[in-house]
Amino acid sequence: MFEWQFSSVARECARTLGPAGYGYVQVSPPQERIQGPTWWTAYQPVSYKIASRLGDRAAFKDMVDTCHAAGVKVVADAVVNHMANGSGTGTGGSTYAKYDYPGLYSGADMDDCRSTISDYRNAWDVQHCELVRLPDLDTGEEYVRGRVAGYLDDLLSLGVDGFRIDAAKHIDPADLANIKARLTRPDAYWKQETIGSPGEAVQPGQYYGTGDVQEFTYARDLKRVFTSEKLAYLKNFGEGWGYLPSAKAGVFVTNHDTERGLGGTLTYRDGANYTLAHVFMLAWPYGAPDVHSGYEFTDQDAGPPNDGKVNACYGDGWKCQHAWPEIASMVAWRNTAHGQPVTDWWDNGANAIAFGRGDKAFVAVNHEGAPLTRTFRTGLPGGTYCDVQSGRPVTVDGSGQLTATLAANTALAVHAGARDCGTSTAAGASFAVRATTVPGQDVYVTGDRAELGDWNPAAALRLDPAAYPVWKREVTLPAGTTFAYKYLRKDGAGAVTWESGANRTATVPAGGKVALDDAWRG
Ligand code: ARE
Repeated sequence: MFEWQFSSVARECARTLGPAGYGYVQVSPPQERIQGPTWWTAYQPVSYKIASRLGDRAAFKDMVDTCHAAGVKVVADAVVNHMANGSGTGTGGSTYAKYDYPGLYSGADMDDCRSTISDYRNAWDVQHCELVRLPDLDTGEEYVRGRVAGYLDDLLSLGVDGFRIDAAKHIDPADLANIKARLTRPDAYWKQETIGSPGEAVQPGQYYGTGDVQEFTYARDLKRVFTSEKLAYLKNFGEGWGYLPSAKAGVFVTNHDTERGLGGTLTYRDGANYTLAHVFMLAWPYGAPDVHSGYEFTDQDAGPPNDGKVNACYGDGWKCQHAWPEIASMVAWRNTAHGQPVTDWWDNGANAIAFGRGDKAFVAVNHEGAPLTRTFRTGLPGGTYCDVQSGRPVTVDGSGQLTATLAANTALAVHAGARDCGTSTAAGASFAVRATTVPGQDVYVTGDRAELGDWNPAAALRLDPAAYPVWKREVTLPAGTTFAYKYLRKDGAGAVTWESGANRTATVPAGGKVALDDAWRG
C-alpha cells in the first residue's frame, strides 16, 4: 500500500485485505523522513522515530493491531542502508545535516567512501559508496549494526511481522546476517531488494542466507510476454527461465520504482495486459507475489493524494489495485490452490492458455483479440462453481470438463473455495459501456442512488477495464428500483469529464440484474 497513511491501511485491512485472504500488507517506510511533497522523501531517513505524513507511532501500532485482527500480517519497508542527504528539519522535528543525525549517527558511522556509486561491477563500490548521493551507513561497524537492529526491534515490538530491506544490494550480506541475528525475532520475514542485473558484482543469490530476494527479471519478462510475445511461452515460467529458486523469490507485476522511472514492467496504464498479468501471477506457483497498490500520476516524483489519506478507493487518484475484482478474487484462488502442482496445461500456441492446480483450482486466460469458446479439461470434481473473474456460475461435468466462452482479454477462474456466486446473483445492475480512453483515464458510473455515489464524481464507481474498450461493473440494488445514471471519465489528475446528453434510466427486475449495454456519448 504505497504511501498510504497507516489509518487508511488499517481500515483497508478490515474492509478488503482480510476478507480477500491477503497474507500481509506492506507499508511505506515509517521512520522520520526529510520534508517535501515527493514520495521519495520516504527513502531519506532523518531518525528512527515513527513520524511522517503516514502517521505517528500510535497510528502505526493501531494499524498493526487492526490488520492482525483481520488476519493480515504487516511488513514494513526498512531503509537502513543510508540516511538523508541535505540538511534541515525532518518530519518528526529532528534537525539533521548530511553525515550528522544528532543522537543517532555522526560522520564516523558513515562509510569511508563519500562519492556516488559509479561502478556496479565492483562490489566494494556498490556497498561502501553512496547510492544516489545518500550517505552510506557503515554497517560493518558494531555501533551501526546495533542501532539498525534496535530500529527493526522497535518495529517488531509494535507487532510487525517482517521487513522489505530497501537497497539490500548496497549492504554486505555478512552485515545483514549480523544485524538479523541480533533481532528479538531473528526469524522475522525478510524480503530483500537486490535487483539482479547481468554483469554486476553483487547478485541476488548472495542474500539467500537472510531471507527472500525480489526477482526483478520476473516482472520484466512478464511485461515482454504480455506486450509482444505469446502467453504460450509461460508454460515453464519460473526456475525454467533461470530465475531464483521459487522458495526464495519475491515477485510482482510492478513496484513503486518500476512503474515510474526505473521502467521495464507493466503499469496501471497498460489495461488488460496489466490486469491479466496479475491473474497469471497469482495463479502460477512461483515465488511469493506482491500486488502493488498505488496512485495515478503524471509527474513521476508526485507524492500521494491527500498526503496519503485514502477517503475512498478509486477516488482522488487512488487506484486500489488490491481491490480490483479480477485481482482480489485470485488471492483466495491462490490460497485454495496452495501446494498443488500445475496440471492440465493447455495453450493455443499463441495468447490463450489454461491450467489447473490439481483438484483444487482452474484458470483460463484469453489474451487474444477475439472470444474463445472451448471445452477445457480440469482436475475439478464435477458440479457448479463460481467463475470468480466474472461472478457468473459455470459447470464442471462428471469427467472434469468445463465448457465456456471467454471474451477477448478476459480470464475465467474457478476454485474449490467458491462453489456459488453468492451476492453476484443478487438483484442489481450489470453496467457495461464501450468507451475508449487515453492512458491514465478511467471510466466511472454514478447516479441518483447512494449505491451509485449520489451523483458525486468523487464517490462514483470505477468500472473494470479487463474487457477494454468495454468497461464493466456489477452493482447490487434493490429489486424493482428505477434509477438514473451516467458515465464519466477521470484522468490521472482527477479531472472529470461527463458523457453528454440526458441522464440514462433503468429498472432492476424482480429477480437478477438489469444488463446494461451502453456506448459512451461523446
Ligand atoms: C533522490 C533524488 C536523487 C538524489 C537523492 C539524494 O531523486 O536525485 O541524488 O534523492 O538527494 C528513491 C528514489 C530516488 C531518490 C531516493 C531518496 O528512487 O530517486 O533519490 O529515493 O529520496 C538502484 C538500487 C535500488 C534502488 C534503485 C532506485 O540498487 O536499491 O536504484 N531502489 C530503492 C528504492 C527506491 C529508493 C532507494 C532504493 C533509495 O526502491 O525507491 O530511491 O532508498 C540497475 C541496477 C540497480 C539500480 C538500478 C537503478 O538496474 O542493477 O541496482 O537500482 O539500475 O539505478
